[in-house]
Amino acid sequence: MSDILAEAVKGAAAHPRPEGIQFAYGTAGFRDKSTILDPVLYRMGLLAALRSKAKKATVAVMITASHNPEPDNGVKLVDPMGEMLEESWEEHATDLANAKDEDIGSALQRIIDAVDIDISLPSDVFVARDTRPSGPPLTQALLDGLKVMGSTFTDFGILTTPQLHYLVRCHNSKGAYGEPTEEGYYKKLAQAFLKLRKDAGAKKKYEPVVIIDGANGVGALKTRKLQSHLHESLRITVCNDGSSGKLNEKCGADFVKVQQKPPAGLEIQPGQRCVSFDGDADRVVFFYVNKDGVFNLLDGDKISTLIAGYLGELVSASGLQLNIGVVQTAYANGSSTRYLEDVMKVPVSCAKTGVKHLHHKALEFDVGVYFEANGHGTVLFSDQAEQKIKAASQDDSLESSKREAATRLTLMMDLINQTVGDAISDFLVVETILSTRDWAAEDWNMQYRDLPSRLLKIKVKDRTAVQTTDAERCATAPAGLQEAINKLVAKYQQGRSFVRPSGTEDVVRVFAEADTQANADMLAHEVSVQVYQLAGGVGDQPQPPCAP
Ligand code: NG1
Ligand code: ZN
Repeated sequence: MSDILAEAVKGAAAHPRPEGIQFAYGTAGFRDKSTILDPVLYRMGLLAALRSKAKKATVAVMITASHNPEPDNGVKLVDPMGEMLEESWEEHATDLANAKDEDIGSALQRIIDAVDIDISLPSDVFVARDTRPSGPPLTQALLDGLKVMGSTFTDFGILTTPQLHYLVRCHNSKGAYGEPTEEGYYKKLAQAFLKLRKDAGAKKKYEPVVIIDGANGVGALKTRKLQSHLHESLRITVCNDGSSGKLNEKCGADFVKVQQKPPAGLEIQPGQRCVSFDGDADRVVFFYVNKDGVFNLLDGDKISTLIAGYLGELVSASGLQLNIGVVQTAYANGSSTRYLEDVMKVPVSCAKTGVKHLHHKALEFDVGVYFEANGHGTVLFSDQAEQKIKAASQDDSLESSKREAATRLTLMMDLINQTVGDAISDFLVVETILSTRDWAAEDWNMQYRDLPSRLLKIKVKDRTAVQTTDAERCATAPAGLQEAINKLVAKYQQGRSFVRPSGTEDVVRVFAEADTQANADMLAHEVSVQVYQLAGGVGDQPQPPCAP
C-alpha cells in the first residue's frame, strides 16, 4: 500500500466509523444527524482529493443539509465546472463512507484502480459550509482527510451552496465565468442586474420593494452583503436572518411550499411581494397574501414559466435561431405544463426528481430552463447559444432592436448562475422580469391558475418495494399498484397522481392533484391507502382528510 493510503488508514483512528450504520450518497449527497457524520466527512476529504486528481482540476465540497432541520447536516461534492458530482462516483462515495476504518486503504485502492488515477498528481479542493453549528467540527474532519492526502485546499467558511459552485467554476475556467471570489460573485450579479434596470421607465404596478425570508440561514447573511452592491435599485428587508429563530424552523422555502402558508417572522401587507430561501440558498419561492387574506404561492413552476416566457421573447426579438425548452419533474403543477405547451408553445420535458436529472435534460436545448416545483432551478445556455448571442450583441450590421435584445440576453446570462439553482440569482432574475413587464406579484400569478394539489408521505417497511418508470409517473412495482392508481384517478376531474420512493427520506411520497382542494386531498389519501396496503405500510393505516 502506498504511503498516502497508509496515512489515510492511520488518520481514520481520529474519525472512527460507528458500527451498524449504512450511509448512502443520494441525490443530495450524504445527509443525516450531524452527530454521526464525522467519519463520513473525513472520508469525503479523502475522496475529494482523489476526484481532484482524477479530473486534474480543483473540485469543491459543500457541508450543508439544505432545508433539513438544524441538527442535521450533510456533504456533497462539486465537480470542476460547478456541476454535481458525476453519477458514477456516487457509488465510490458510498463504498468509502461505509468502509471499516482499517479497510479505508483498500477502499481507496479500488477507486484508484477503477478510475485509473495517478495518485502522485496534485489535488486541490474548495470547501464551504452553511450556518449550522455542526459545520466547523465537520469541516475539520473534512480537512483532516484532505491533509492526509497531501491535498491543498481553500476553506471559504460560510457560503451559500451556489456561491461555492460559482467559485469552483470561475477558478477552473481561469476567470472566464467571473472573478473567483465572493465579492466577484456579488459584483457579477449586481452589475448585470443594474444594467438590466438602467433604462426601466416609470412603473405603475411593479414596486422595487421586497421582503426576504432567509430561513434563518446563510441566504440572509449573503443577501445583506449583496444589498450594498445593488445601491437603491431594490429595497430589500431581510427577515428570519438567524439573529433569533432557528434554521428552517417554521420558515424557509420548503416550509412555505409544503405548508402553503407564510413563514413565521414576517409582517406582510396585502399584495406585498415576499421571497423565501431555503437553508443553503439554492431554492427560492415567492408568495403574497391578497387583500382578502388569501395566501398565494409562486413556486418553481411559476418561476420557470416567467423566465421561459421572457427569454423566449428576447430570443425572437434578437432574430436568433435558438430553441428554448423547459424541464420539469412529475411534481410540476399540471396547469403549468399545459400553459407552457398549449399557450406558450414551449416544449416541456419531464425528468426524474433530483436536480442532476433536470440539469442533464436541460442541456438538450439551446436555452434550457429547468426548475423543480419546490423552487430549485436555473437556466442553461449551450456554448453555441452563448457564442451566437454574444456575437449578435456586438454585430453593428444588425438592426438596433435585434442587437439590444441580444445585449439583454448577454446580461441575463451573467445574472443567471448556470452552475446550479441559486436563490439569490433566481430572485434577481425574477425581479428583473417583473420590473420589465411592470407586473405586481398578482399579475404574474394570473398567467395560469394552479390546480389544487397534495403531497403526502407514507412509511413502509422497505421503500424500494416501490419502483417507477416514465420519469416516475408510472409505478412498475408492487404489482397492482399502478392499476389501482389509474382507477382512483379516473374518478376525479383533472385528476393526476403518482407515487415514488423518496431519495432523501425513508418514505414513499404520494402526489395528487384534482379540480378542487378537497378532491386533491381525497385522491392523495386514497392512493396512500393503496401504497400502505400493497407496498408494506407500517404503523396505522392513513386516515382520510378531515372535512374542511
Ligand atoms: P425526495 O426526498 O427524493 O423527494 C427532495 C425533493 C426533491 C429534491 C431533493 C433534494 C420534493 C418532492 N422532493 O427529494 O425535489 O429537492 O429533496 O434536496 O420536493
Ligand atoms: Zn437547498
